[in-house]
Amino acid sequence: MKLYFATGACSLGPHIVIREAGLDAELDKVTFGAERTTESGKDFYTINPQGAVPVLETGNGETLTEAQVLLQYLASLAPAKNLMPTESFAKWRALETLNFIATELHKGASPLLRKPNDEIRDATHKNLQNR
Ligand SMILES: N[C@@H](CCC(=O)N[C@@H](CS)C(=O)NCC(=O)O)C(=O)O
Repeated sequence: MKLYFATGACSLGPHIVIREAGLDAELDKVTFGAERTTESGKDFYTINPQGAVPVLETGNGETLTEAQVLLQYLASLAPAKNLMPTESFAKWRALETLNFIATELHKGASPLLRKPNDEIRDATHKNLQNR
């Protein structure tokens, strides 16, 4: 299993779950620049055409993207650790929280990473305060 990650990015979530679950995973750091290369020397666009982390190579020939899916997949590999509720209403509450983080917080904050003008920055802050 291998996790492609970047410093200061949302790939930190799956990285934490790998550690908490006690899973054995290789890490490959992606550097964001004009080109996206991995520490192991790959063109990251050949791994994920979107150029975004996190990406998980599962070790059984499959590749997964989308941080919240990776979190659930990784948690499912270590059920004894109880990292993700799988039964009762707690499961739906956890899914609600993961979706909120992905859509409202993560993507809600994304405009701030793109050097926004004052109008966009203020609107983004206002929206995030509500969330
Ligand atoms: N929908 C994806 C988005 C992943 C994403 O936006 N990752 C950011 C880092 S937090 C990234 O790699 N951005 C680089 C880019 O989009 O060019 C997910 O939830 O995993």
